[in-house]
Amino acid sequence: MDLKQKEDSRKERIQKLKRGFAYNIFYRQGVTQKTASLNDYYLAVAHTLRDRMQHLFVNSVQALLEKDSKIVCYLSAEFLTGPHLHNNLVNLGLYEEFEQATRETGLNLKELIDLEEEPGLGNGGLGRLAACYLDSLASQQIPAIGYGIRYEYGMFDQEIADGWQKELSDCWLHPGNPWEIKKADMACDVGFGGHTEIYHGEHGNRRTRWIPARVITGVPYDTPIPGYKVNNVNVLRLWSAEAPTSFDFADFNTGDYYGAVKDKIMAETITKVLYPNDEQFQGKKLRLEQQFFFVSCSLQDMIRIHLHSNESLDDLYDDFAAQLNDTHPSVAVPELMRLLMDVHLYEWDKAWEITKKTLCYTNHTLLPEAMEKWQIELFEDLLPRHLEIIYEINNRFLDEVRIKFPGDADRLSRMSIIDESGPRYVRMANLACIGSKAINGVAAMHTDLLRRHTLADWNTMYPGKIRNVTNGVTPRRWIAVSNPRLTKLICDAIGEQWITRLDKLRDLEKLADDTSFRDAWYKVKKENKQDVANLILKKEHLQIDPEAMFDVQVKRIHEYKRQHLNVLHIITLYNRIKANPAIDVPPRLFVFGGKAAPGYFMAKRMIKLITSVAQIINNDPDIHGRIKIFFIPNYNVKIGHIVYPMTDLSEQISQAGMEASGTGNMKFSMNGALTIGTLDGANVEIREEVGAENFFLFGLNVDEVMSLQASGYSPMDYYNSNDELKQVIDLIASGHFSGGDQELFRPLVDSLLHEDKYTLFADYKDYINCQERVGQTYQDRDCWTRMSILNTARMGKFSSDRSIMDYSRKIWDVKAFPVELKWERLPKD
Ligand code: Z2T
Repeated sequence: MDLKQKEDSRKERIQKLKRGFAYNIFYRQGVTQKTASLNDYYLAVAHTLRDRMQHLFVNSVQALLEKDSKIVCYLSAEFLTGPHLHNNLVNLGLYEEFEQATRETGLNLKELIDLEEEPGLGNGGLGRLAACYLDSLASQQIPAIGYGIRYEYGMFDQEIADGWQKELSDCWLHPGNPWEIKKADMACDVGFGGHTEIYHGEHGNRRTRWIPARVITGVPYDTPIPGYKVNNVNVLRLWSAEAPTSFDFADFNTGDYYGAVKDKIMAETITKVLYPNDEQFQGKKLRLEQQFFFVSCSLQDMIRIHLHSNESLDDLYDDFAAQLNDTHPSVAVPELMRLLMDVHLYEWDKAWEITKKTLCYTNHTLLPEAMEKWQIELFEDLLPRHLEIIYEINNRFLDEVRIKFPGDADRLSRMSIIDESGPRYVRMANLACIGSKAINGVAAMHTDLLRRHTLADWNTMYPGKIRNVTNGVTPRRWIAVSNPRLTKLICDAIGEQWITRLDKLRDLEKLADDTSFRDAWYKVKKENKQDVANLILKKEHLQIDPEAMFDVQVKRIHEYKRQHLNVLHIITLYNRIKANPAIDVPPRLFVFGGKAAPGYFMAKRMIKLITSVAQIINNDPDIHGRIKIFFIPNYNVKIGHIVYPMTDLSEQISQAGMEASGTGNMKFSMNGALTIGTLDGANVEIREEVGAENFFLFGLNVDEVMSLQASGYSPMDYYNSNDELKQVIDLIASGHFSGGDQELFRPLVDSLLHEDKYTLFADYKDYINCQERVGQTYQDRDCWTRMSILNTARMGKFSSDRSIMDYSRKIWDVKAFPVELKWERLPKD
């Protein structure tokens, strides 16, 4: 094709897009171009794009059914995908053409992109990780299905009212979801409650059947996940609960119409709303129902797909690797056993072999309060057959332990699936460890702690079973989509290979000393900051200097993440300026964002503390605007798109040993922010990669934290021996930030003074000193910019493409499977 032909076919494609918009406005939205709302236009454009990828999707599915390559099934109670339109345009290489076609239609593509309501079907890191992995699986052409729950209401929307968090329901489906397709013919039935029966099957075998008390239908909704500039399109399959279609007959016949309706509503509550607790286990029955519901649907679906091209389930594990995203889907162990034995009539040993070779388990936390353990009574009431199977798994397993470690009663009670130390519980982590072929942690340090502490018994029992796969994030969404200025600068300098081969960013290293490149780099950051400063001025009437250092901490609000340590630093600066108005404090904007679990008392107070300190400091004329504090309401994926590109300093200040990995830390650093952080989670590896000289390290390491706590940590000693710390705490306690109210922050102050579980006081001094070095470095613009370039250049390891490669080799044993286009677009347009 010569240039002219190329130009002609491009023109033709743009015309087709415009016709697509017009078609969808009229036939799908049922309005005219004149009466169409902006949302009508968003839906029309989104549908036009979805139609453009449909033939890729059909080809991908067809290719899978024909050849039997292994499929990765990622089972997760959460998928925090974020908005799809912009990402899909970038992955399909259609952004420019859509930009032009919308412009020529009199629309603004950016405005439409901003209109999309994000599917907030996750709490934070764990759900967002699942979404990054879906992007990388598709981009690396690995066949995969994401299985999860189609919550009607996702993560709550956060408002700040009078400085407090207020929760509002997230109505993400109300404007209409153009990305999903309901697959009514693939519905699965799921039982709950009831009892089990023994019967004699073929050959007089004793068999068990489960007679559930009620049945609920799971209906899948499919969202296509296109890879970056490849033909492969994977699928995110989310299950929605409905009453079985025949549910009402009995009730109708007896005339109990309202009774029937009540049953229907009961059925639908299962997928009504996401539980908004990130790392706090709540033993609620509805939550276990959600978990079992989506796991059973997903396993039934896998079995159906397998039997499509296989006679038996004997080699299910050759066709599927099912990854359990934490223990939330770990009821998959007894459910797969039940399906194999009770439904497909396998004997125990073969069923157990298939189960163990199919399932793999990822652990995401060391926090004891996050560990899932269900009261036996609750479990038995809901899943009587599964409890029987669990008892049998446990008996056989404990025999194995007895043989390997004779006479070790403590070990038996620690490793048993059943916690019998008091009221009895089913421990889901133990179940997942026993029932899977591999266990993995999410960063080197986390995996090391799993091996040495949390899962030490398992490591002794099955050496080599616990593996490490360090988390990663997708450079498509977290650079190419969210930071177009930086993307252009990097592409102009080193080409665009880095988008799928992130280690290629190393080519930027040589430009770190090039003054014109440094200026361009600085300019990108400055423009990103200016955009946000304009936004904050417009929305919050807060004046911000784009030259100020943007110092940012966005993540769930949690004591272990220590947002209040950040606050102690801010108040320290405030006190220093008040005591000595001439002091040289480089201007900083402190940004916080994050949601608190609605029932987490301390976390909600931490939000109130941040907003109250902001109120006082932002309005104190003595400060002369040198420090400003801003709490961004409703931090989510969409706001993340704005936050990472604007940041100079990334706060990763959790107590060492508490953050399993962290993934925000990676997004910041990729976008050229420098990190101030502890040796925790993936910070350790980030520092290794970018170089210690390009990372602001402070605080105790995990061994020091443990020995300090073992020797009896006394926060009061730090308070008494550090004047600045004492002043800060006393100022909060005095009511200075709470209009004289000395009660408001007492719970926070008291918990720090008398317990300080996360050792803020022990790290305070080092943190303050480190922040002072940060401030000095920032004043040397050249030096800072150079460090910033080197951070981005050395982040290759933290692409989720690398993580997926690790999983593929270390755990799943899957290979890329490029899709060739055989099925043409229909109708030919
Ligand atoms: C979560 O986001 C994480 C762990 C959980 O443990 C639960 C949730 Cl909702 C049950 C986070 C970790 O805190 C974070 O360190 C990690 O980077 C992320 O999972 C992904 O692995």
